[in-house]
Amino acid sequence: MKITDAKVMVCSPGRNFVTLKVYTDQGIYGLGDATLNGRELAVVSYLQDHLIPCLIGRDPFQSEDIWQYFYRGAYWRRGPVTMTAIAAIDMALWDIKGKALNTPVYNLLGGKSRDGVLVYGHANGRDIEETSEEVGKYISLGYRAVRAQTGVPGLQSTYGVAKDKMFYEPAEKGLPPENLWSTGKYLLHVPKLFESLRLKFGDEIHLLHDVHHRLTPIEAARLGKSLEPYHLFWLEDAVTAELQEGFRIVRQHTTTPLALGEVFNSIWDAHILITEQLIDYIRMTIVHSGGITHLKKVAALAELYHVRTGCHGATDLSPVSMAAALHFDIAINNFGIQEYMVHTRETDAVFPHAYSFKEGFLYPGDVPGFGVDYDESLAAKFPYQRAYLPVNRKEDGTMFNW
Ligand code: KDG
Ligand code: MG
Repeated sequence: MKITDAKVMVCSPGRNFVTLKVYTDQGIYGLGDATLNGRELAVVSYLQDHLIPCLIGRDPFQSEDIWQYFYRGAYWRRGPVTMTAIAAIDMALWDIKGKALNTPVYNLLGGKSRDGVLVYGHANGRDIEETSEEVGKYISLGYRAVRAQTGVPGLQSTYGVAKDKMFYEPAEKGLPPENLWSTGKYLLHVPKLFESLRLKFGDEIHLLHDVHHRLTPIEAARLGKSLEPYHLFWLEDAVTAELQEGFRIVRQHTTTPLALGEVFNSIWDAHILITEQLIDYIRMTIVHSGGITHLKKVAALAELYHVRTGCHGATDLSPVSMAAALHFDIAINNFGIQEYMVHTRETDAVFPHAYSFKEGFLYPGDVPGFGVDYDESLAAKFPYQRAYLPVNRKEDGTMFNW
């Protein structure tokens, strides 16, 4: 089998998505997600101008060699743009292989290790009461795990608190919006949220929380310690992890499980975190971390160190990414949990897919490949619109992490 062509398509059914379609001489095509929120067109150019010309004529079954060709062959390795572009190609190749062999991709990854994939949804509100109502809604929809975020008194906007609850979308058209941040106010408020949620919903429901990279290690240690009585499933992205060693400080002070890595793009962002057992869940995902070929190696290393997976699954990851993640999640042994934010109706219409939700679990479906398609004529009705994630400043105006 030979790759004959590949094209990159950009659409915006409510938000921007970049999709790669790889064609073969046997009439089979594969899809890959290449969406990098707020930097979409950089990946489009990387694929169109630099990778696709080297892809034509290759055998799509040689996904390992093609991955190495684009990774080692670039000289300039790693980085989110490079690794997202490589991931899109890698996904498309696994999709082609599944279709050509007439089997779901999970069968090429070792087969099913479980029946369904445990997922968590996103509850958020302007205050504790509203967040608590939202958690209740997720529980009544059948979710067994819920991430809870709440507005902080004295701050106008807080990460994770959405205008449209079910379809949380932080990227906005126009120039980046500016948010305001106070670590002191946040640290005082969050334990009250989880105290109230445990009182109302009991001990069984899994609760998660995302700090979104806003604390120093010792502040994260304080938060983790103060949340221990509420036994979170995980505390996510407590500190930016450019300095992986910083997590030694967090780890020695708290037993709250730690999750990290949605912005990582290669194993070299996480090797110390994993091999020193400084985290419990690795959040790297297919689309931003070099595809299935790289992520299965990350998961294999993590398995040796008692680290489980918890793939990123926000709305800026297209249904192609979600499907790829589900095939991966269901196959590996050290799966932990999968993030699941529902896409809008328009997005689901552009990307018809075989995966489905039932009673707190997602099921990838039994269709050959990933079981996702792309409706090109519908997608053409939603042209690209430049959009940015917010930026964040401290109360005195200092630029901070969003
Ligand atoms: O593009 C950025 C979003 O995917 C991110 O802000 C969402 O932190 C996030 C999460 O945990 O889903
Ligand atoms: Mg996050």
